[in-house]
Formats: sequence, structure tokens, C-alpha cells
Amino acid sequence: METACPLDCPDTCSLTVGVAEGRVVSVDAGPASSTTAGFICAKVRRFPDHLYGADRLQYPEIRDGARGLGKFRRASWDDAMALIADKLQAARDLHGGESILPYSYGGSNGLLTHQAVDAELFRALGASRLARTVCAAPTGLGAMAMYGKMPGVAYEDYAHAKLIVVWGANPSASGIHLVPFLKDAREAGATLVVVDPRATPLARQANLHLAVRPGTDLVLALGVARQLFEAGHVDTAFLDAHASGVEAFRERAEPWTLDRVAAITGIPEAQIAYFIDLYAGVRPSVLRCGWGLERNRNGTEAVLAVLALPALVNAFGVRGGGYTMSNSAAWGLDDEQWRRVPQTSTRTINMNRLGDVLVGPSTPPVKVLFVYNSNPVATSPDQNRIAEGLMREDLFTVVFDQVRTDTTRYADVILPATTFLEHYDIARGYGNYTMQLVRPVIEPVGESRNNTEVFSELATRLGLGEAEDDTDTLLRVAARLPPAIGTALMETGLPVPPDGARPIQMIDTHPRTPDARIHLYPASLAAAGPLYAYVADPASPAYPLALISPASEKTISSTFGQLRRRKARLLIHPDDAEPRGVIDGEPVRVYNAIGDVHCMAQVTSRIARGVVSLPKGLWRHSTLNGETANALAPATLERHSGGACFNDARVEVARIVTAAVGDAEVALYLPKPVP
Ligand SMILES: Nc1nc2c(c(=O)[nH]1)N[C@H]1C(S)=C(S)[C@@H](COP(=O)(O)OP(=O)(O)OC[C@H]3O[C@@H](n4cnc5c(=O)[nH]c(N)nc54)[C@H](O)[C@@H]3O)O[C@H]1N2
Ligand SMILES: Nc1nc2c(c(=O)[nH]1)N[C@H]1C(S)=C(S)[C@@H](COP(=O)(O)OP(=O)(O)OC[C@H]3O[C@@H](n4cnc5c(=O)[nH]c(N)nc54)[C@H](O)[C@@H]3O)O[C@H]1N2
Ligand code: SF4
Ligand SMILES: [Mo]
Repeated sequence: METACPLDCPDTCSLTVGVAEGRVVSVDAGPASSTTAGFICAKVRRFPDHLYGADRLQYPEIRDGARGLGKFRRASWDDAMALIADKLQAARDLHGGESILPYSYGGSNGLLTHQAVDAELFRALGASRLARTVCAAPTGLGAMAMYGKMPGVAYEDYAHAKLIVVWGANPSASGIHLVPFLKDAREAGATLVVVDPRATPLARQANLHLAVRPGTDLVLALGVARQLFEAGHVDTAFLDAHASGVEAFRERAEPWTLDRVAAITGIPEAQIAYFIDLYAGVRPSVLRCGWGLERNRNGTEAVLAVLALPALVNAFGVRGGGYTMSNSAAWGLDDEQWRRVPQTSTRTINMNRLGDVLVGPSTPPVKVLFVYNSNPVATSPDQNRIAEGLMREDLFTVVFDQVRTDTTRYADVILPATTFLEHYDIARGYGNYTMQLVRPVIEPVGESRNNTEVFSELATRLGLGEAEDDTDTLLRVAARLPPAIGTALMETGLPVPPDGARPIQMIDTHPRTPDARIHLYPASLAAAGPLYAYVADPASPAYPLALISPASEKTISSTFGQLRRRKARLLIHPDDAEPRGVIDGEPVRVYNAIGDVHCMAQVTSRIARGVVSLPKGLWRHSTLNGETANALAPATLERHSGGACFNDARVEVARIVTAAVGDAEVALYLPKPVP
């Protein structure tokens, strides 16, 4: 049977699912979308393990025993929903609607299962609003301010580029369908540059790998810009015609001489100079900007400075020239069109601050937390504080998920959710230009229900709406899509965005800023102070190493994390391992003031000196002591967007040695070496 993959991945594959006797037996590439090109990732091929595994939730459960112990008893849907409706009503009556906090991210959800009926319910309740900033807040804000989220170069057109710059992206894991087009381009003679603190698979094949210190991309991009101005490589006629803020931008780049850039980024001057020569001279050139450079204190300004580069040299106007960031806005949809309850003006809580909001003072206090489409114990910053907050005796927590996650452990009520093979959805790609209908191929597993059913039933119980099922939502949303898109979605299954599926930037598609110009110095962001101001590294003598936590090919954020069997490994450079006595394959402790992760070490020169790396999305069982990278990630906010600063985690690493004390094996830590 034919469907599509809505998971949080830029590729939105078409899928063919084999079903026998009502059970999914195989999941593989489907024919509909040509970008899928006959292959999908190993994670989704293994989807039956997620559907039918031991961790799949089959029926509602109510806490049975002390909070956090993870003991639950089976309940009927009727009892579980009655209890939740009671708690929502009571919280609203006693403390006001804002004491209810819906917590969701929805990266792996399409238009029907996120910010649809759920949003209507929580708006009608007058609940607190949530700023969804755990991902893409800095890139989204920067790309919007500078280009109005102009659609980017399509994957297919990378094959036409002569210079490809992959900046803070790792498509070999995080969007694999771009990789064949990079290969085609390379075979046709294209040069590949990768900007990444890790030697990713593409960095290892690249002509030039700039191993940037995490959080310093702003400085690197400003240094490149300065040289482009200095050496006369800037297309001033193009900028006069299409950009604003050029002089203000140039002034901010001016101080960033190559020697200063090299000192801060850790990249040798000669490599930066080589990159500048390439970028000034080779056409068509395309820049794939990822999300790795946003997850720090300089995120938005880094994205601005990087996305300014194609404008400076006018990389646009040719097939295979320009840049790609998220293409989610290419469809030009206004999601408010299908929400029947208007937006409220209730308080907004930044999702990155969940721990503080639950533990610290908050007016009103959060009394009901409703978690769905998200797994915050595994994915949000400051894990230990979140866990502390979830232990609060006066908090009522609902967790609505497909599997028993690290977050369900803290629930008062667990509700079982369907997966995308059991419900309708509309998946909108953010890498390639595909939008597809997601169709149920099997009946719901166990008693699981989809988001539409659950949120509309709660609305009915609370007298705030009517029950509907996912086909009702589908028809309602499809009818409110722009006619060309809605009709094609339902009839051919493959609509095309308004500016086409392979737009040439500045020819087929243009900046969607109010004046249709490129804003190199966006006034909207400059109000709070001068833009392009580098904030120094948060490292300290106690915590000198930068911890990054990039996407893993084994999971999608935390999804499928239950299926990981091996203990996680910390990547550490030999020059950092040696003085700490850290040995490849042996246990280590990674710690700072807010967390302490025990895992295995992998000593490798595939990571820059001074940087260590753990996978994102790990579950507690993947480390030796149940803390993950998120326990070390501060809940600080990027200053423009409120975005998460996972990669601002600064840590120390020590070898763990064990010793037998009586019958027990006790871990001893080597003291930090004296420099
Ligand atoms: N298999 C798989 N695919 C995924 C996901 C997944 O979890 N697994 N997640 C999906 C989601 S939610 C997203 S947002 C996208 C993310 O897609 P990507 O942006 O490609 O993925 P990341 O791993 O977050 O970051 C990319 C690279 O940035 C590097 N990096 C870290 N810090 C810095 C820095 O300061 N500067 C620079 N230049 N590079 C840095 C990392 O080493 C990493 O190789 O992928 C999506 N696709
Ligand atoms: N350390 C570190 N942490 C990170 C990052 C990082 O770089 N470093 N990056 C972050 C990024 S890029 C992102 S996008 C976030 C993602 O953060 P989350 O959104 O919390 O992560 P997911 O694993 O996508 O969680 C989605 C959950 O929703 C459930 N789900 C899926 N579909 C449905 C549905 O239809 N109904 C219901 N009720 N549940 C459903 C899934 O089973 C899954 O448990 O994580 C961030 N966390
Ligand atoms: S996760 Fe990405 S690569 Fe894997 S099937 Fe889904 S869209 Fe395709
Ligand atoms: Mo993400």
C-alpha cells in the first residue's frame, strides 16, 4: 500500500508498505516522489519494530504507585479521559486556563496531527501557549528576516553546481536523499567544502573541511564577507538592485581580519583564504545551510551572516546556484486558515525552560502538563531539572505517545497514540519540495487512538467542541489549502509549490520580505542593539570542552531510541583524551555543573580538538547512568529567537576506573589532570 513518511526529516519519502493479515511486514521506498529514488533510511525500514515492539503502548494507563517509579495499571479510555477532563476543568476553575501547559513539538507530525484540533482545544481552554524553540527558531528567524524564507535550491539542482558548501549540516544522516546529487556533482567536477567541527562522512570526502569551533560560525562568515568586500568580489550592482543594509553589514564585518577569525574559529588562515577564493570565483555555487550552527548563543546572527554570503557574490540566477535552508515556507500556507478557534493572548512559555517553569516560581503555577508529539525528558535542555519538575506532587501530567518513553515514566495518565501507518496526515517536506498524503495502512495497534480523536473527544467532554475523526480533519484542512495544492494533493497526490519544485532563486522565486529585497542588516532584529556581535565562548577552566549532540542515523530526534541497544560513545580527540587518561572503548564521565553522563569513550581524530560529541535523542538506557547530553545542555536561550543552545554545553571529561570494594564494583574517578 502507498503512503508517505511524515517524520522529522527533510526528505518526505514516498513509501510502499507491505501488509499481511492486517500487520505491517515491510516498509520501503514508494514510487510517487521522484526524490525518494527507490531508497529510504534503515530506521523507517525497521518501522515494524516500533509498531509492534515491547515498548509500544496498547491501552491507556493510570499511575499506580509513587510518581516517577514507572508503575501503571491498565485503564479504559472512558476512565482515563474522564480523569483528564476533570483535571483540566479543575485546574482552569481554580487557577485559570494558564495553569494548563500543552507541551508538544510536532517535528514528526503533518498538518493534521499537530496544531490542528489540539490547538483548538487548548485555545478554547485558555491554556498557556508554548514557544516551539527546541529546533529551527534561530534559522527560521534569520531566514525570515533576511529573505522572507525565500524557497531554496532543490536537491536535484545540486547536481548542476560547481561548488557545494555544506555548512553545519550532515545529510549523510539527516537528509540522505541529497547525497546522490552531491555525488553526481562531484563526478561532474564540483568542489565540495564542509564546515563542521566533526569529520562527517561528507567532510572526509571534501576538497576542504573547515573544522570550526562550535558557536563561531558568525565570526567565520563575517571574516569571509570582509575579504569578499576587500578584494572586490562583491556584486555591488546586484546588491544595489536587490538588497538593503549593505553598508551596515560591511561595517560589522570590517574588524574580522583573517588572523582574528583563525584564532576564534580554530581554522588555519590558509584554509579560510582558500575557501574565500573558491566562493568568490566558482559558479554555480550552492550553500546547504543546516541546523548545526544555530544551536548556540550566536545562532541567529550566525545564520544571517552565512546566508548573506550568496547575496554578496550574487550566487543566484542560475540553476544550481544560491542556498538552501528550510523549505517549509515554500508552500505559502497560512495554517491559521483551518483553525476554528482564534489564537489567544495568554502567556507564552518557552519550551526550552520546561524545568525552570515546573520547578521555579511561575504565575500561575503549571498544574496540568499535557505532553504529546514530543519527548522532553530525552530532547529538551536541562534534563535533571525537567525530571525534578515532573516529580512535583501537585502536578498532573498526561503523556500521549506511541511508545513507553523516558517521559511517560513521570505520567499520571498515559494515552496510547497511533503512528503514521495508522492514521491520515498531510506531510510537508522541508528539504525537497514534496507534500504528500499520509494514509493509514493498518488498523490502530491495540487501543491506540489518533490525535484528532483524543483532542476532539476532550473538547466534547468539556463542552468546547464536537467529536471528529481524522478523515473529518483531512477533508476540512484539504478544503482550506490553496485550491491548486488541495486538489492536487487529493487527486494526484503530488502538488507543486507556487514557485515550482525546482525554482531558480531570484528568477523563479524572490525574497518574500515586505519590500521583496534581501535585508543584510534586518532592522527588525537590530532594535535590541547592533547586529553581528559575536558572544564569546562559554568555556571555563573547569569546563573547557564544547559538547555537541548532532543527529544520529539511528534515530529521528528521540524517535526509535527505544530500539538502540549499544551504550552511547563520546567522541573525543586523541589530544584531549591523552592528558585525561581516557582510553578508547573504556567508560568515561562527562560532566558540568548541571549534569553528569557516564558512557563509553571513542577516541578519534574525526572530531576537532576541544570538542566532544554525543548523539542527540538518546534515551536514558543508552548511557551507563541514565543521564544524556541533555543533562549537560544549559537551558539558556539564543537572544533573538529564544532558541535552544544545546551546543553551548561546556564540560569536562574524566576516565572512570572501577575497583572491587567487598562484593561491589565501585566507580572511581580520576581527578582532573593538573595542566
Ligand atoms: N537520521 C536523522 N535524521 C534527522 C534527524 C535525526 O535526529 N536523525 N533530525 C531531523 C531534525 S529534527 C533536524 S532539525 C535536522 C537537522 O539536520 P542537520 O542540521 O544536518 O543535523 P545536525 O546533526 O543537527 O547538525 C549538522 C552538523 O552540524 C555540526 N555542528 C554542530 N555544531 C556546529 C557549529 O557550531 N557550527 C557548524 N558549522 N556545525 C556544527 C554537527 O557536527 C553536525 O554534523 O535533521 C533531521 N533529520
Ligand atoms: N542534546 C540535543 N537535544 C536536542 C537537539 C540537539 O541538537 N541536541 N535537537 C533538537 C531537535 S533538532 C528537535 S527537532 C527536538 C525534537 O524533540 P521532540 O519533538 O521531543 O522529539 P521526537 O523524538 O521527535 O519526539 C516526538 C514524540 O512524539 C511521538 N509522536 C509522534 N507522532 C505522534 C502522534 O501523532 N501523536 C502523538 N500523541 N505522539 C506522537 C513520538 O513517538 C515521539 O516520542 O529535539 C531537540 N533535542
Ligand atoms: S525518515 Fe527521512 S529518509 Fe527515512 S523514510 Fe522518512 S523521509 Fe525518508
Ligand atoms: Mo529539529
